[in-house]
Amino acid sequence: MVNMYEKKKDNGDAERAAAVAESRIPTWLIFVSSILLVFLSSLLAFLAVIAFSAVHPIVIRPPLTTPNTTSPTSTGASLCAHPALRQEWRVLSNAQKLDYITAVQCLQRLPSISDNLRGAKTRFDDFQAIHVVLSEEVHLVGQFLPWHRRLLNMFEVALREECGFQGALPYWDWSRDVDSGIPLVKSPVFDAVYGFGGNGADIPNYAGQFGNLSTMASAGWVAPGTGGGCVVDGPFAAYNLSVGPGTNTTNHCLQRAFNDNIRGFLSSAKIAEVARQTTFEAFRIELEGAPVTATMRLHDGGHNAVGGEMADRYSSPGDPIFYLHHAFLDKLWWQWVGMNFSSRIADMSGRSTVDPPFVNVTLDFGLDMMAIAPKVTIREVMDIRNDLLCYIYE
Ligand SMILES: *[C@@H]1O[C@H](CO)[C@@H](O)[C@H](O)[C@H]1NC(C)=O
Ligand SMILES: *[C@@H]1O[C@H](CO)[C@@H](O)[C@H](O)[C@H]1NC(C)=O
Ligand SMILES: *[C@@H]1O[C@H](CO)[C@@H](O)[C@H](O)[C@H]1NC(C)=O
Ligand SMILES: *[C@@H]1O[C@H](CO)[C@@H](O)[C@H](O)[C@H]1NC(C)=O
Ligand SMILES: *[C@@H]1O[C@H](CO)[C@@H](O)[C@H](O)[C@H]1NC(C)=O
Ligand SMILES: *[C@@H]1O[C@H](CO)[C@@H](O)[C@H](O)[C@H]1NC(C)=O
Ligand SMILES: [Cu+2]
Repeated sequence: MVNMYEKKKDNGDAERAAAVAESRIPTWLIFVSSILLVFLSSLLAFLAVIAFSAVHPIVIRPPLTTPNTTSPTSTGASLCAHPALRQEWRVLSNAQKLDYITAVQCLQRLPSISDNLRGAKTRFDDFQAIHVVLSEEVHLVGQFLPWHRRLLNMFEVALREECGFQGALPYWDWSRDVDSGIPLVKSPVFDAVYGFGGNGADIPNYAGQFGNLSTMASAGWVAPGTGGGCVVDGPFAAYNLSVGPGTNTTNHCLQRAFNDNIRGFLSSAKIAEVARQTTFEAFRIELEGAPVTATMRLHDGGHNAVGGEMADRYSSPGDPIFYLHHAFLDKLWWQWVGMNFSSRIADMSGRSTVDPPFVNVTLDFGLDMMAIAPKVTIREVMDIRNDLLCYIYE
């Protein structure tokens, strides 16, 4: 990986060297060579642009495939002209993978705008912090999927507007790893160079972020995985978190504890079971998982399979893989809507809070993003192709 600070330092040295050289050369020569230099560097820049576009062809957006059964007004907004194409991590080119990782690392350098919410120091921490604060309000309830859709949307916008990222948020389809029989550690998303780094360092008898999972075996839980310590390789091994673990604000490393015993919950057959549900409420519960369901499902299965910070219901966005996991869940919801678009584009339900008194969540329910973004209604995030969200999935 290229270290941006080292690059800046090299430029500084070059400038200083040029300044020293300048003082011994006649002015007319500097003038003539400056003009020549400007000409040559423009030519070089032009050639670089040509070469870049040859190597990175502009992605042609496929036509929208959602059935033509609804008018855009059904969600109260028009469709955007150029939706971003969210793709699976392993279909990205190495250059695209590095672009994404570099942009996330950029957010990890930019200062927090949330007034140090929950210990947040950087823009990356901001998103983790609102998840900590609102965790009780956005899980195991009707707004679970819409709220996380909005969180990912704001993360994607920040990558673009604050870090110059030109791509779209990628997703991680773990069923591809599970179906092909490879262990988690071999998944392309955990590559040390073109991925998010691998497992945490091995802590003997690691019992999991929330105690010993195997003690819940009667409910279908499984034995803890391996690792449990700090991630030792990849682009995020050096970034210590300020938010978490849990609701604490302790300077700590990113931890993982890969658990291959959980892979059975993440197969394409399990996805098909969830997709069979006919109401949004049933779909959301079957996708989200325990403790409403007796055993793990896609959402908690993905979190617990990675383990460590990802297994922490409050501070899980501290692991950058969180965004790829949730983008895949978001894709599954959008695909489910597409299976009966005209009715499901407006299908919203579920309790608004875990404990009574609660109301039923409707399209008018507001999604709180605290300091990060203005409140929008669930209605405004139902169609991912609208002006507010403006993306599609491959
Ligand atoms: C899709 O909708 C448009 C506008 O309502 C209509 O003109 C067009 O014929 C429809 N296409 C199909 C394939 O139904
Ligand atoms: C977890 O629980 C199981 C079953 O009760 C037990 O055999 C095992 O030693 C426990 N592991 C740890 C690390 O506590
Ligand atoms: C977080 O802090 C609470 C007390 O405020 C403590 O009980 C808990 O063990 C801490 N959790 C972690 C993971 O450090
Ligand atoms: C990062 O956190 C770990 C504990 O998780 C600690 O041992 C290490 O010293 C911290 N590194 C920095 C640079 O603060
Ligand atoms: C689509 O949903 C409507 C309303 O729930 C239902 O009447 C219809 O049978 C569904 N169509 C399909 C193909 O499932
Ligand atoms: C929420 O919806 C359920 C099922 O449709 C219904 O039984 C319940 O009375 C509703 N609760 C409120 C507070 O409206
Ligand atoms: Cu969450």
